[in-house]
Amino acid sequence: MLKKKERYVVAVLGATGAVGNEMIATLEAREFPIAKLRLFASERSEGRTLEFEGSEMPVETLKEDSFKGIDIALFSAGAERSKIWAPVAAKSGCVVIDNSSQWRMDPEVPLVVPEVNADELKRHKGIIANPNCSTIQMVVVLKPIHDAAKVRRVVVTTFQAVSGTGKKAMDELLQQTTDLLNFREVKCAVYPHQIAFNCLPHIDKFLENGYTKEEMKMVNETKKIMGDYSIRVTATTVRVPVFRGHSESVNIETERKLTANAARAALAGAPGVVVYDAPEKNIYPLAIDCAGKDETYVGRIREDETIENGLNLWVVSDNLRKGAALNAVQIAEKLIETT
Ligand code: 25A
Ligand code: L14
Repeated sequence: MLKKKERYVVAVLGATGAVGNEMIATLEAREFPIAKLRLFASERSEGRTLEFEGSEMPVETLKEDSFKGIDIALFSAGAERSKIWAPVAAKSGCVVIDNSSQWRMDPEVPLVVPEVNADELKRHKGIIANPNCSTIQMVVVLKPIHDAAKVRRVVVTTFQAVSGTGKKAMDELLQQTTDLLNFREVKCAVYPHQIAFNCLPHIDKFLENGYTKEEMKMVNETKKIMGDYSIRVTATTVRVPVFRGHSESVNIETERKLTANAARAALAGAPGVVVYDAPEKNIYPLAIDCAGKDETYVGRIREDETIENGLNLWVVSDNLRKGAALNAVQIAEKLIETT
């Protein structure tokens, strides 16, 4: 278990990936009290260095005893690696904050968004799960509405950036766009169809019930984070040709009536949320504006006129920040604050 220290030895696993890079930048920007930073990736990256606080840090490969002396490890190297290495790390006394989907629904593992359920951190046994990016930005906004009027049902459609899939997907969008503009043939490797100038109603793999795994993550993780299994959630997750920033159309049915103005007031006072909603001036959240920002932006706040107690919202956040790296670092901050 974590001991109180002045400064901590911190590791980033998957350091060369899109999320790993953002984790390093976030630790530096937020001045996390680091005694030493250790960076890990696969053999492919051995010999590479990455910059942290002005010095070049070597990228190492993992070995059985790699976690010795490490206090906190941020994992973002995919579910397979987390499955193998998180228990190894936890056993050697290191606290793992895991970005993959591997441990999220394990009842022993807290699934944490600090603005929503920081209390859950108390019961960790060495592994803490960081939720799915689309879910994080949605629950940050659902929480104040739930507190004010009790959320009963959510219908969400997402418009997700390619950076969630990693660097190779960002390269594919760029390559396809330039190829198309130069009348060249398009190649698809990361996604099953062309993503440039297109929308794919397909994120992560298809499950037996016809939904994608990404859609079911939103359903199941929302209930666990909100601590209320009576909330019904249904999702359609869509990949769009955007590099950074997920957008979501969220329809919410509540138990008690919440007017659009009351919802706006509840959201305006919520941690991590910015109300950005002045349609008469063409002001609403946009992925290109939210990229590189920490907050979750909400606009287009309207009452759903087809039901008694309903709201429609447009929610945007940077999927690599609040959706991944920032939330993980905020968990680490809470952890050392309460240790
Ligand atoms: O399984 P999941 O949970 O569904 O996650 C799948 C993927 O989603 C991303 C992440 O991709 C992950 O691999 N991801 C994870 N959590 C996320 C979240 N919360 C998330 N995305 C959004 N939100 P990624 O590309 O961002 O990061 C991959 C990182 O993992 C490192 N890695 C891989 N195997 C490892 C390992 N680290 C330690 N031990 C291992 N055994 C990986 O390092 C990367 O940092 P790397 O050295 O393999 O990659 C270095 C560069 O090479 C490129 N690359 C990747 N795969 C290939 C490749 N090049 C050629 N061939 C390949 N097959 C990468 O682009 C990277 O820049
Ligand atoms: O965190 O956008 O479960 O392709 C894995 C797939 C994050 C998004 C997760 C994508 C996701 C990712």
